Parts: sequence; structure tokens; C-alpha cells
Amino acid sequence: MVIRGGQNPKIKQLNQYTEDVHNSDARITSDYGVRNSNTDDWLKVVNEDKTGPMLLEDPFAREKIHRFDHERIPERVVHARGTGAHGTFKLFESAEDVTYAGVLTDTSRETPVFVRFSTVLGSRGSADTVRDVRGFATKFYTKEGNWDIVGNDIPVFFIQDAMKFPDVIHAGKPEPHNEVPQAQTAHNNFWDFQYLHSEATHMFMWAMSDRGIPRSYRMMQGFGVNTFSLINAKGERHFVKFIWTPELGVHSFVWDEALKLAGQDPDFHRKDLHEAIENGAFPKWKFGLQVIPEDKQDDFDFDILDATKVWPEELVPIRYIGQMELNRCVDEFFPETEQVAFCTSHIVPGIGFSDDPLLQGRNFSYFDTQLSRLGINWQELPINKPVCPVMNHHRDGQGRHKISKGTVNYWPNRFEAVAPAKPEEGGYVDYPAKVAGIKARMRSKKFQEHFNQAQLFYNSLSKVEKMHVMSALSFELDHCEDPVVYGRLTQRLADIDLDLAQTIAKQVGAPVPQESGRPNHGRTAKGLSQFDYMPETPTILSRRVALIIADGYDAVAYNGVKAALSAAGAVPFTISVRRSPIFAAGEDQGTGKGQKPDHHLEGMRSTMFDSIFVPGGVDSIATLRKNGRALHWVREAFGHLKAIGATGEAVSFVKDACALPGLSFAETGDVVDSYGVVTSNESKPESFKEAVNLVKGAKDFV
Ligand code: HDE
Repeated sequence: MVIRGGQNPKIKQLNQYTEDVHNSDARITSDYGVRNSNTDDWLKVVNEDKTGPMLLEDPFAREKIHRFDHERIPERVVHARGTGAHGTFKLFESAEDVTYAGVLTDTSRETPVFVRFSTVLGSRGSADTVRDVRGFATKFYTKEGNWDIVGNDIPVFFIQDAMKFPDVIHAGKPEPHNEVPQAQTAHNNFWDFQYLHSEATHMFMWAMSDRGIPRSYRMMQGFGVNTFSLINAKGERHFVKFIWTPELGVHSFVWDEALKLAGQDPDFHRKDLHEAIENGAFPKWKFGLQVIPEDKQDDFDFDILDATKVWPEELVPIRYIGQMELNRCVDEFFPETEQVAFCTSHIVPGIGFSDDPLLQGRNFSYFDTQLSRLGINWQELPINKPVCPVMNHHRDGQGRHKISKGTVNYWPNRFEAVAPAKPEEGGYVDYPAKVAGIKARMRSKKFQEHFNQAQLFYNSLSKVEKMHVMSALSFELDHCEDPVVYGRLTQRLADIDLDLAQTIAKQVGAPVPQESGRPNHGRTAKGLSQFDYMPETPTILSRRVALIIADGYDAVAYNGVKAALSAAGAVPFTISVRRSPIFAAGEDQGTGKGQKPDHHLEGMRSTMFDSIFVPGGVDSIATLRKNGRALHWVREAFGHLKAIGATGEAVSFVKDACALPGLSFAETGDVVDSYGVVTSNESKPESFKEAVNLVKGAKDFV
């Protein structure tokens, strides 16, 4: 059953524009309403053979072709590939000490939201699982107007000043001469730029970490990145950063999985979000604030307006005050996910900007880009329309929907019609910040320091995360043919950590740096490693587990594990050699119903699942042993550090498939946990529970 969650005011508003194609007795009409009796043949002058020239006068044919010719709008210049969902935001603690924004103070409210997740560099048809930063853009439809947090899954950015944005994006996008590569940072121009802009060092370390290849949009953090401000009822200002932390914990792929999935299932993340929501496993994020009072803004060794820096949690703790749940998929992709338009400049009373030079530029850019994507009346499109009243003297422009009745369209007017709101009526009041200075193209002194936090980030990673950064950098630089590019970048790594630089230099064939550019300060901070964001209680919720069987499988083990998985909220899939029914040991193939698998072994790959389980059964295992793809499934899952369960005859099958010298699984019938593999020679209920617990063990999902 499809669960349609979230009957909030925004959904009710959208329903006015929604028509149900399936439950309608309507007939096809032209766009001007005339019923159409033939949608397949263009009007022609025909001879006896029923052939002849087509007539341009045919309004139905021309309308159909014209509509088709104009279906495409420009894709987003960045973040073109994405997917979205509706949900609600609920506050559990009022932040009235720092803001008077209703959405952050009224704990009785449920604010409708729309979230769009995205990659950055790829075009609209590119793969989901590429190494890239992920966009995490949220539109809150508040009672005081729309508020957008247009964030990423990484808390810092490549550049400090918005004027550099076209350069960083040109350098990352496909190269101009051959439009290669698609959705990749692994090329000369990207790394050339990174070296030439030392301010990008911190961010590229994040992008090369596991954060660049999230397991799911549901398992990543979101950061507003820029510094905004909050104003409270007393008129005091605090600087603020916004943070989303997922209830499921922060998890990633290993690179080999991500690479393979990009070909095997380019829509993996899109489908993952959709399936979870349709199955009722609504993803949730805690919403947090990091707040700095105005008079403390100079207390740090970094500039709090510099978007290439984090505010370490030890210095500025995160205060979680709310929760967002995504509970409804879109009805149609284009009018909702493609036409949704975010603007950093969309803020509501009680929230303000800061002088963060990246934010100031973004405030200009987002509105501007919507003009070329959607036209001047883009805020009237259903998905962008606020749920509160919108009234003003703006008029006309392409695609205007609204009809404003009356004789005046300016203010002031003799009727005093549609007047500005007073502050007590909720009118937006700008914070009276003092500004003085000279006109100059400059950045503050603290903006010049670019390496402290790159070191802090690297130092704070676990050993395995550091290894992943190393292999990511070696992969990327191996794809750069220009020795100037990989040689220079390797030198840059010595500004972070000498061991890192030397390892990469050897790997990619660059001159090996002998000295650190600057000694590693050795400091660490919490909240940077993904291990700091394991779920509070390990959970298997919404994880995909493949049960691999063939004819003659052990039904007790199969049914036991399947039931245990479903009970724990995981999603079991049965995979076999064919998709027609499979018969259990002892089941009569003539009279038995068999078990219809969800997929066959060739249709899917182990990469599409979080864990696999192989029940025993003499004949089943004999068949799987002879099946190269089945062996590959198990071996590949093992290589990707996934939890594997096996019972009975499957124990030795799994052991042989993994074929690693020195790896010993218990042959005694006891349950063991060895390299993430749980086996039992008997199909005992404890082993099913153990298998489920192992899958839950968050360590196996890092
Ligand atoms: Fe964006 N960015 N950006 N960006 N950005 C766009 O706006 C831009 C930046 C982010 O799902 C564009 O509507 C400039 C930081 C997301 O629709 C464009 C600068 C962060 C999305 C644009 C930045 C982001 C965009 C393209 C440097 C993380 C997708 C289409 C000053 C905090 C939103 C569009 C969606 C999209 C400009 C930097 C996140 C061109 C000039 C930093 C999640 O306006």
C-alpha cells in the first residue's frame, strides 16, 4: 500500500492544482479545451493509397508537437541532478532567547517543508552515486512567508568570495574542449583550481572523505554553510549556522560500490528516498543551531564570516531544537522537484543575513538564476507559492497567473489599498547594523589562513576514514594526466600532513615531498568524523537485505531470517537464479506453490543491498556453488565490508566464496562474528537474531 503522508497546508494547497490521471473519466482535449478524437494521425490530403501531404492547419497535431518541442527548461547550472520530497518541521524547543521567528519559537506549529537533495557537478541525467558534494535545500512554508536553507552535506565551501563561483564551477564541470568528464572531480582542471586556491584545501579534504559518497540522502547531514543572523524580541543579534543531523546516522559507500552503482543503478539515491517514504520509513533529521552572540564575533582564530571554516563544536556547541520528517513523495517530478526554486535571500522576520561574502553573492545569484530557468513569475508556480497570503503591487511578466482586481497598482495610492506592514503586523524589520568603511576588493586578515582547519579535519578522522581519503586522492590524481597538476597538488598535501602527501606522491608518481609545508598542529575536534554521528540506537530500519536461495533451500532458515528482518524494520529481498517460483527442500515442485523471488541474480548486484544472507539446503547450495554470479555476489559483499549471514550448508559456501587465506569461520555450529560474517551450521533461531544484530551494528555500515 502506498502511504501518502503529510496532509499539511502546503499539500492542501498543491491539491488544488493536482489532477488524478488514473481516477478520471475525462477525455483528451486540446489545451484550449476541445475534445480530441484522434491523437495519432496528422491531418492529411490522402489519395486512394491513403498517403499524401500533411496539413499545417491541424491544430491538434501542431499543439502536440509545439508542447513537446518546448518541454525542456534550462537545467540548473549547478545541482542539476536531484530529487525531492515533502515533509514537516516541528520544533521541540523554542529558540526565543535568540530569535523571534515564529518557525523557531512556536512549539505548537508544524511547518510544511519541501526538500531537494542533489549532486553538484553532474548534468540532469548523471548518476547519483558519484563522488561529489550533495545539496540539501529546504523550503519552509512558514506562516510568515517562505524561508529557504539552501545547504550542502559538507559544512564548508571551496571559496570565500562569491565572485569566484563561476571559476570553481567551470573548473569542476566537464572541460570545455571535449565536455569530459561527466559528474567527476577526477580531472586536471578541478585539481588545478584546487591547488591555485589554497582556501579550497579544507573543502577538498571533506569532498575526498566518505562524505563525498553518501550511502543515502537519508543518511547525511545538512549544513547551511553560510553565517546567518538571528534577532530576538529585545533586538539583540546573534550569528548562527544551521545544521541537520539524520536520525539514521551518517553513513557512506565504499568507493568501489559507488563506482559500480553509478553504472548498475544510476538512480540509486533517488529510488532509495522514494522507496523509504513510500514504505512508511520516513527519514528524520534533528535541526540544530550554532549561535555566537554579536559581541563574541572576534573571539576566534578564524573569521566567523568565512565559509571555508567550521565552528568547532567544542567552541560553539550545537543546540538541537527541532525535527524534520520527510513523509510524502512528489506526485509529479517536473512541476515539483524540477520547478522548485530556492533562494538564500528568502528569510523571514527574526532571521537575517551576515556580511559573509559568499552569502551576499548567493543572495544575488539564486533569484537571478530562477529568472532564466523559470521566468519572472516563478514564485507563483504551485511548488514555490507561500501558504500565507501574498499581496503587492508587482504586476505582469511572462506566465503571470494571478489576477489582481482594482484600479491601482502602486503605493501610496489614494485608496490606501495594499499598504506596507507595520512591525507589529509582522512587517520585516532590518537589523540596524552599523556599517562604515572604504570601498575595496579585500578580505579580512583571518580569511588568509587556509590550512589549520584542513589539518583539524584530517586529524579528527578515524584510521579507516583517513585511508579512504588517501585512496580517494590517489584515484583522483591518477585521472589527472598533467604532471604539473598532480605534482603541485601533492606538494599542497604536505601543508596538511607529510605522511598523507608522501603516500599519495608515491601512489600517483609525483615527486615525494620531504618536508611538511607547515607542521601538523595535531589538534582534533569532535563532530568532524562520521563516527561521531552513529545513530543513538543502532538500527537496521529500511536497510536492504538480500536472501539468496535456489531450489532445495532450507525454508526454516529462510523464513526465520526474513521474519526477523521484517520485524526489525529492514526490507528483505529474495534473490535467486530465476524469478519464477523457487521450491524449498522437501516441497513438491508439482503441487507446491514455491517462493517467487523479487529478482534474479543477474538482474541485481550485491552493491544494491546492505547485507546478504544465505540459508542452507543441500541442493540450493549445490546450485549456487556452480553459479559464478552467486559466488560473485557473496565475494563482492564481503569485499564491501557488508554483514553476511549463512546457515547450514551455506557456511562453507560463504567461506569458499570469500576465499581469503587466514580467515576462519566456525565450523562447529556456533554463531561467530568474524570479519562481519555470521554463520551457524544449524538453522537455529539464535543465529537469525544474531544476523539481524550484526546488520544493526553500525560499524558495518561505515
Ligand atoms: Fe549554490 N547555486 N551557489 N551553493 N546551491 C545554485 O541556484 C551559487 C553554494 C546550493 O535544489 C543555483 O537554483 C553561488 C554554497 C544548492 O534547487 C545558483 C555560490 C552552497 C543548490 C547557485 C553558491 C550551495 C544550489 C543553481 C557562491 C551550500 C541547489 C540553481 C557564492 C551552502 C538548490 C539554483 C536546488 C544551486 C549559485 C555556493 C548550495 C546558480 C553564486 C556555499 C543545494 O544560483
